[in-house]
Amino acid sequence: MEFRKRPSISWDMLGGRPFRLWRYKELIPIPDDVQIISLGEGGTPLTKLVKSLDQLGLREAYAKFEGVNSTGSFKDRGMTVAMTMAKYLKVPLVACASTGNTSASMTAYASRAGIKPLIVLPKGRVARGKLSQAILHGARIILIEGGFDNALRVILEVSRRGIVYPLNSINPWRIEGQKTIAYEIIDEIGDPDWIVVPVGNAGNITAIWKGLVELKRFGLIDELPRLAGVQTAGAAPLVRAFKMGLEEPLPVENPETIATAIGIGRPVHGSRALRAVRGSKGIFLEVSDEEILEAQRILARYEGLGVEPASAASIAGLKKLREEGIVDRDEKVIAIATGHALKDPDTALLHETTSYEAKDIREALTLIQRLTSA
Ligand code: AN7
Repeated sequence: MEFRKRPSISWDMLGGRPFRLWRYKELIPIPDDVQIISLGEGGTPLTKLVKSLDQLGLREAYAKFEGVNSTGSFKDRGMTVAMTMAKYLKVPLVACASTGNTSASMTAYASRAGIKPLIVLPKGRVARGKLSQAILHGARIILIEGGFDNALRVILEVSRRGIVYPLNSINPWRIEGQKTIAYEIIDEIGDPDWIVVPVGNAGNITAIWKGLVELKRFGLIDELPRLAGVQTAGAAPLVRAFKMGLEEPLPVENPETIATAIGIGRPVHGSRALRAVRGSKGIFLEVSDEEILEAQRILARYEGLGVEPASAASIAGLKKLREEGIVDRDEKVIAIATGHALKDPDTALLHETTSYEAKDIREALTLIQRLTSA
């Protein structure tokens, strides 16, 4: 297949318009006769950073803004492929454990497919935007104590017993859809020097590496970019393993971070991710909650990009990689902005602002006059 040419598949499945991600259908190993379950995912903007470059110490950097996928996160890429296969396999019930985004995505796609969704969430640790999506799309929800890792154990057990079809990233179709981020980046700007990815369960970074390796094998790129996986100080099982030269993640009990999306102590794809990052001559690093909030503010106020805390981790990581001299000023860098700011309104509201109250029009006008006459 020629990479830039659209494959000849029928576009009549989403109101007659082409699917963005599904332009790569020939590179996704699913049967030809599937009915594609899509909400128009992929084809997200690769936004060139402009006003924040000085603060980041770079000349050329981009944010791949996955927040504009249909449910507001990168999870829709894997979900469209996995739900397409769930429908093809005629499963009656799909399920996942989630820090929020996977469940928001799965419930929407389940509705589209007409399959019943069941989700297990860590109680008190899912951002409100994500929880509201699952409620809106109509899921049976189990809130469990003990964090995401406990929720996933439940899903693995009910899957093993054949009660549900799992749509966590242990499902290989999720990875097949997810890898298309790499295709889009290479398609759009050729090969970058670095791709910086926030890491929780490590499905995304593993999938991106798979996509890159495939492109190299097809002869579509010469050099493989280096991968930087970013975790938070309170949930860094892969950073710890990477530093110690281990091949398995070093589990973290009770992970705590403002970036609840990546508050994961036992990443399922941990060993694959360690191999991927080492294979790319890359690095795992951690950032603090404060650094995440600062990066979120930089993206929002200098670039107009509203991202959730886990996504800001990639920019915080990038800033640190530059400060430590690991990334060079002249290197071309992509940061994956995995989810939209609206996912976590409570964290957005923590940012400093200036607001006043007026009880009527007159008072508002007087106030504005006073504020603007200085
Ligand atoms: C915004 O939704 O794990 O390393 O259950 O929501 O592939 O896990 C979310 C993860 C990064 C980390 N950014 O991706 C879930 C879930 C955002 C996320 C990640 C997540 P992985």
